[in-house]
Amino acid sequence: MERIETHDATPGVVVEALTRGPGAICIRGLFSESQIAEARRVVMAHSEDRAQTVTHFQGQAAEEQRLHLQRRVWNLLAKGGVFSEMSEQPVIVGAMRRFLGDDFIMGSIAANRILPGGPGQEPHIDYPYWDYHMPDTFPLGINTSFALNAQVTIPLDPFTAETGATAFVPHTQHELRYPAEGDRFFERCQRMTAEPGDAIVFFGATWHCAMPNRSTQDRSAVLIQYLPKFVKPMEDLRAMVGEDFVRRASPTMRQLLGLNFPYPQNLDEIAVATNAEGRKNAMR
Ligand SMILES: O=C(O)CCC(=O)C(=O)O
Repeated sequence: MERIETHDATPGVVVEALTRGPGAICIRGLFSESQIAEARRVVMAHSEDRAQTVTHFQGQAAEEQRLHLQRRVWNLLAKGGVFSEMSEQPVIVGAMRRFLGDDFIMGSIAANRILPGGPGQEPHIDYPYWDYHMPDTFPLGINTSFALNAQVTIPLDPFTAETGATAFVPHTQHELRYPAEGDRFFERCQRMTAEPGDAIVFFGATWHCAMPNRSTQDRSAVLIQYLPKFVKPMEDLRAMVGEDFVRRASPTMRQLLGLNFPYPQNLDEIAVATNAEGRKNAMR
């Protein structure tokens, strides 16, 4: 995976890596030590002795009774201001505007903590493609010529082969397919090795998965999912953050919460008759 400095991370460079390139790129040192320390403190506090939260792609670990060695912390926006800073980071926002459209939204911001000895995941692709192992449930002709997802992984601990850095198979995003047993994922994969504070940006149609943590230290990361404006978000962020958060939200945060795209609506109940859409005089 290519690693670039922040000042080289133009929208063009990032989008090229996600589309024609391998599907992933690492931007070095995008977040400060204090941001990472604060994010890590919150993630650890919320996953120390908490009952288990829902997780994904961990069927094998569930079978082996090892689910407790990986922990998810959902709804991070409501758990600390640093997560708003991360999701609104201007270099990321610039790249996402180009990749997913100016009105892109956030579908999820969560942490994935893998404890020492913790399990890896099933190789997969991300929401909304994550159940593409049932391709007949998707529109005829769907492909990756335009993106319905982008992911940003922000390591809070060193991402090494030993700690369980995410594995991915470069260039698999070009053809939309859910990886199968016969695809030899684990023989072909590379690792998203990175330092705390780096940001790994990838197209979620690229085959990937968390890997087992074979070290003696924790491996946590913040995972942000971005989507085009018309894809239903995975976490109900708008409802989860509450009214106070929305009142104080910046214009970018309002967009990330989907507030610039006001559908679905009960059009039958709208009291004032206006022209809501169209080139001319649209009054949403
Ligand atoms: O934590 C990781 O390394 C990757 C997590 C992931 O791919 C997922 O949960 O969809």
